[in-house]
Amino acid sequence: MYRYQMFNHSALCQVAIGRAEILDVLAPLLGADCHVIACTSWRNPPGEALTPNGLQWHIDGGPQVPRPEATPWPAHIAYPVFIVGTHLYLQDVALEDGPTACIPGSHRSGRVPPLDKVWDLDLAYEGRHAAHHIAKAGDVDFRVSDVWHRRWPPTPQSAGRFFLQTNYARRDIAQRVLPTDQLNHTTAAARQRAGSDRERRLLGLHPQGYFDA
Ligand SMILES: O=C(O)CCC(=O)C(=O)O
Ligand SMILES: [Fe+2]
Repeated sequence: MYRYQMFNHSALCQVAIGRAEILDVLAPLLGADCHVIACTSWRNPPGEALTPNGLQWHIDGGPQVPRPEATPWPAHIAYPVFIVGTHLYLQDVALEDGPTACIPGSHRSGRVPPLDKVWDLDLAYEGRHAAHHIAKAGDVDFRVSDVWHRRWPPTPQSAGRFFLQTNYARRDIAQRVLPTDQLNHTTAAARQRAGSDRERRLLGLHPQGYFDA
């Protein structure tokens, strides 16, 4: 379902992810020097057989500012944003197709979604329920990495989904376009000296994670 490093495969994708309509939204949140950390095309097949429940509620990264439950964020401080994922839709997405759904405001919780409710379609945060990203081909949606989100369950009538997912991040956040065994900062000698998993991770040789190709 996934094809990684799309800007390397496609000049058109490279142009699309740099469109001013997208970057103008991102710059105030992530800085004018923000960069793409992952660029992956998704093709969900029609129907619901493969993922009848969609995906569970989760966050992609963070919470970057973790907090105990019921610790409100001070209203006078802008909420820091580190990573924003976009979907550029190549085909329409209706409710029956199993759209992306987000719980508005949940990124401000400083929490992961409650573990006993990860499949609960009624999940709410501060009284707000799922917002479904119903889209037309050509639309782009945005979500911060720490918002509670999921794929809504597709129906048997689902036409599938086809979109380009690009994750943009502050310059401080490492790119993960290529896996670390293909692109890293180590010499062969340094890798040789790194005997344990911890020593390899310390040099940046991480196992594949969510954003990583
Ligand atoms: O499939 C979706 O709509 C959600 C995708 C998602 O949560 C992700 O890529 O992290
Ligand atoms: Fe996600």
